[in-house]
Amino acid sequence: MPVSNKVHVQKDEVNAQRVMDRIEQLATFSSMEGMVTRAYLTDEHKAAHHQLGAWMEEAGLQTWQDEVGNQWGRLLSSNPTEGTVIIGSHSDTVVNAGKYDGTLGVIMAIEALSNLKLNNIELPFHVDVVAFADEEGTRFNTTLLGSCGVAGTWNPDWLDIKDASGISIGQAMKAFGLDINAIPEASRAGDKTKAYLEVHIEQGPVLESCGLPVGVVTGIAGAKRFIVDVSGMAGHAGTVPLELRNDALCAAAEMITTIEAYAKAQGIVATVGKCDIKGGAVNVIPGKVQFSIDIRSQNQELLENSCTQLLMRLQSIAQKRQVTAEAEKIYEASAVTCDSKLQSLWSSVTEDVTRKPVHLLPSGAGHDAMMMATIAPMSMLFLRCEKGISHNPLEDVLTEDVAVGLTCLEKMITAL
Ligand code: HGY
Ligand code: MN
Ligand code: MN
Repeated sequence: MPVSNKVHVQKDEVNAQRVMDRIEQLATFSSMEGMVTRAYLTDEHKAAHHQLGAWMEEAGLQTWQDEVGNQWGRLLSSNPTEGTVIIGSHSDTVVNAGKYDGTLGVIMAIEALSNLKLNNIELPFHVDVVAFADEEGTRFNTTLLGSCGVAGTWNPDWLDIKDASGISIGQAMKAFGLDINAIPEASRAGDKTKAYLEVHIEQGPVLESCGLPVGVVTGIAGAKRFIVDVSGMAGHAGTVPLELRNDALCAAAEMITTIEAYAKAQGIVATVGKCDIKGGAVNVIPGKVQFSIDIRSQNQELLENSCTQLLMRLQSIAQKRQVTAEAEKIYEASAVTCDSKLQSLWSSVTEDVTRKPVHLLPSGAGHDAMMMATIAPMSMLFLRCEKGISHNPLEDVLTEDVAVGLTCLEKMITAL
């Protein structure tokens, strides 16, 4: 499909530098000194969205916050016969995060729309940019709450989920100034959304190994998250012989290495990212341990079977060690395929801009795009990132890659 050259693409290097400067500015909105940590419904969330809203207004966009706390900007069309295109990513972060995961896609979208506005590009659809407020689930161990609000898949039971200090999502929303009864109004499920585009760092080493600045995403891995509570018997570290113990931590340790070995054998990924000893002390045999499991695969059937198998193996370890293990599923999102027409359009755009053959690749990381795929044709463009490092303050991108990404995004919007 010929790629439109309607857009006179401004010198995107200048714009890319402004994106990088704004990334630095947004990174200062953090709850932790000296690192980037920005969670849902916090002061940092509010401050960051206030700043994003100001940049959206500077770009000439109409702005608003929706009923679950996402920040929106709209490039108005005078004749939106083809509905709306939504471009987004998330503004929240993991703990001690890099600066680019999520925020890069939001700030690049604002920059691209600013360019289109500056060049008086008239489109047959509105273009909305959205900063999703909770993709990582850092505060409430959930994920995709912002995009679930937009996709109309918000579950009212989530309002009772509590953070580490016992504050529920419902209480936090009220404190943030949101009306929990209005949450359904955030949904765009019934609207005419022509396409959802997301630009995101790859968070892996593939594009760097190919020497490419950008790549087109084919699909996003399915994921499930569990919290496992292991209960044994607390006891005196000096008096209970090992063969008489019901040590919850040793049981959890055997479970965790079993998870690792099983995932390796199945060619999937599984991670235990959190592990807490409840009431732990140097001279006490651990009685209660809680750990998390994050398990993913591009192959949904393999993911389902692996979860079933693993939960059975945890139970047999618990039985053998005479402890109990209760696994609660706290999140799941099925593997999704990116819209094929949008993939081929991104491919022709990137080949046109880079003068190199397109590289198609799957995403092992989850994204808001998984949820947006339920209400619109979805696609993603990946940007190369330094050594594939992410969820780590060492996360980094090249300004020239941001320039390439901006040019691709502007061309993609006008080619839709
Ligand atoms: O966990 C993920 O894949 C994403 O970074 N939330
Ligand atoms: Mn992330
Ligand atoms: Mn992300």
